[in-house]
Amino acid sequence: MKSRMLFRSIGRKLAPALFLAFILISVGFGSINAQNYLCGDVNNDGKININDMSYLIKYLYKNGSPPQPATLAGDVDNNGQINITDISFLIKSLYRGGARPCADGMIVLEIGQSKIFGPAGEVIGFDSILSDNRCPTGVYCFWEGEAMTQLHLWTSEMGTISFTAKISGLTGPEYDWGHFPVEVGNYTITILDLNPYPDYSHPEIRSNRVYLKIE
Ligand SMILES: [Ca+2]
Ligand SMILES: [Ca+2]
Repeated sequence: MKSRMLFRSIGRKLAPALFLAFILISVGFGSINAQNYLCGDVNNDGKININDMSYLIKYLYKNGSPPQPATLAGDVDNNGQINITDISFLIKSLYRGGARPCADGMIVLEIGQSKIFGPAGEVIGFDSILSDNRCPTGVYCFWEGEAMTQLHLWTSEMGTISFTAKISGLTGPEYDWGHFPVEVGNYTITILDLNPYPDYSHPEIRSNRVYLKIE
């Protein structure tokens, strides 16, 4: 009994150290991968184009080879999984001015999700979409519209701060004005994208995924 208690006591003391080691190892591997592949260039030819899209579709649905040189090169929306959302992200990135694959420092959240992002355990959370009147695909609009989201930031000094952030219906490299960075505490938070984008033919599909940049 005593030895079991002793192990438990040692386990409790070691757990934070082991957890920290796991985080360091994970971060270490992540950075090695990030240097070794170009996110989105899944056929590994140095360019990101329509061939990568076909490659990814083949990999997902026709037993094609995995993205090269690392499978994670196909996780273009940076959410840790490779699936149909990466294909739509790539299409938007290539043809509709969407964020580029694995945009630097991008954090992906679905409604109700929160993630630790900072060295001191800072947390960012996506609570809801307050409004979304972005001009749907398949419709001509006089105004591109915008979407408003409710987010929160938690830090040990400031506690939880709720804030709103919006994005225009026109975004991408040539539409920098379509993003509206928000100052929250010591951070500048920008919505890079909000998907799926409204589509006139599919009104039942609602946006539920936000792509954030935190600086
Ligand atoms: Ca390529
Ligand atoms: Ca993904």
